[in-house]
Amino acid sequence: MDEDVLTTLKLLIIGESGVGKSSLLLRFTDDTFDPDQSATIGVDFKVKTLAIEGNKAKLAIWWSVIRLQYMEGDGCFHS
Ligand SMILES: Nc1nc2c(ncn2[C@@H]2O[C@H](COP(=O)(O)OP(=O)(O)OP(=O)(O)O)[C@@H](O)[C@H]2O)c(=O)[nH]1
Ligand SMILES: [Mg+2]
Repeated sequence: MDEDVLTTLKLLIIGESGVGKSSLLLRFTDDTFDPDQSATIGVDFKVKTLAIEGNKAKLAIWWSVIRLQYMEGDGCFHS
């Protein structure tokens, strides 16, 4: 199957916690919804193969949370 794939596209989804990123991705890749979905720790990852105009494209999707406390003022990433 992999040898038919024309290209691999990479997509990164970033957003605040609880906005529904995991649910949106689960619906897109598996067409399911889990109401008890737990918060994503770090980064999650899924692959979906799409057929676009007869060509197969592999879509690699990562998603992650922006934790604002790390980006503000005296956050641990600042020295
Ligand atoms: N009613 C409704 N609730 C939704 C929808 N999408 C997500 N939710 C709910 O919103 C909450 C958060 O959804 P998640 O998909 O876990 O959100 P997230 O952005 O992945 O959150 P983190 O993993 O913490 O970053 C969950 O309780 C879901 O059940 C939607 O379309 N409608
Ligand atoms: Mg999530």
